[in-house]
Amino acid sequence: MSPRIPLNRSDFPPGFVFGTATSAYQVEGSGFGQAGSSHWDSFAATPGTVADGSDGARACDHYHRFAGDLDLVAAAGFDLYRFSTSWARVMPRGTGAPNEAGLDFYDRLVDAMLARGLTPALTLYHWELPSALADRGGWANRETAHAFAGFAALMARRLGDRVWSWATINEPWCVSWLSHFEGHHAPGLRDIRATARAMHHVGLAHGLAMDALRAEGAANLGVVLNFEPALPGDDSPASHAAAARHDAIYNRFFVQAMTQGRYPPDALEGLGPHLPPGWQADLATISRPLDWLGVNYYTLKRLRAAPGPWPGLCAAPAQGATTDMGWEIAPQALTGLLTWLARGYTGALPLYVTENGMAARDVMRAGGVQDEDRIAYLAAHLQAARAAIAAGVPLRGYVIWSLMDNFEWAFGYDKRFGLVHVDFNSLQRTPKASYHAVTRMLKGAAG
Ligand code: IFM
Repeated sequence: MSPRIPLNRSDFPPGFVFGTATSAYQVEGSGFGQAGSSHWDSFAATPGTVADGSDGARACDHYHRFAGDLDLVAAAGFDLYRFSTSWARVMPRGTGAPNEAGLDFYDRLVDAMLARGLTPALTLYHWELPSALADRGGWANRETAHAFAGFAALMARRLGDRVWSWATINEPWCVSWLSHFEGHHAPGLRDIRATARAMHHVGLAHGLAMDALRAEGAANLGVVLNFEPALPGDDSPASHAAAARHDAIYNRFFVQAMTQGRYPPDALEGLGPHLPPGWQADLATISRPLDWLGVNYYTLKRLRAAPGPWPGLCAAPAQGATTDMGWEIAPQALTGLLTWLARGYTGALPLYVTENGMAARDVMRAGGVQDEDRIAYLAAHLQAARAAIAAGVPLRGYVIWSLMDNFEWAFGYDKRFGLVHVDFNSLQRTPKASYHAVTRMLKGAAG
């Protein structure tokens, strides 16, 4: 008998929702359904960008297999399915005429969720920027923010009658810093000026999309931010200062702009000179009122100072157990993060953990995967979420990343985050022990 998660629904407040998540490029198969090309297609087609040389053209073929995948979500007892809509699929050129096949796909997908009693939680942008917009500078170009609002309006007109919650953008830090400063994701740039502009324009796109969604009558609007609590790698003043700079860039930049209409001064030290002229005037749009905030949490980061230009920092070694991504396992930091957010930024605003989970070196044996490490990880983080609730945080739900193994961006198909194993040759789905443990938790007797 595999290990259990020693919790059930009665350990959480009434109405607390449980879900699992995927994103379009990671599961659908961008090669299907006349989708337009995106900067992830061209990034992945560039040698040396994706560890195993793979791309998302077929991915999990969720495009054709979504019914079976949603059966798995429903059979586990989840309330909610968090998914994203590919901008390139529905608007192949980023603006202008939509691809009807793409819109039909999302119609069918949402209807299939509702038919199974699943609540659709939609994220508009989870990283596949249409190539036509990338050609014009992508997120470094202000026009992209306005084009995004057009995409948001289109989706609200089409799905607004059935979608429960709307997130504008998934993980703005990844869209901007990871992709334009570290060069790790599409478009693979390493340029502080492009980074600063992308950070600002992603926030602006969020605010403009909030307006567009509201104008179309869509309700329950939010954004999904990722956080990585920053600790000094040692006790030196230089490491403390490096951790504070990382905290400003990663943890405070977007949440402060979106909830308080200002950027942290210690982030502006390095980014300010590169922001577009008149950026201050956009902060009123960037800080449009949210109905909820999504929190993606996986790990914390230890930092130390590094020579060279701002921000002059690098990662210090993890302490203790890590996941297959090399990420330190630190459930207690989730409690601290949620209380820090509620006390400093979001107050009574409902919070959701919109992603949490781990990559593990899963091995298929005798037709199953005994991923006990993932079960322990989920149990510990669910306990950490409970501790935050007990401390007064208005946490309303918890979503596991991911339903199934999928295209893990620059790591290709080698890093497995799923509750469900995917054989990337046959595309066969096999629920892992963690899927069964979560099912027992969600369907278990109260008390
Ligand atoms: O797979 C990603 C997802 O697309 C965004 N959040 C983090 C996950 C794990 O790296």
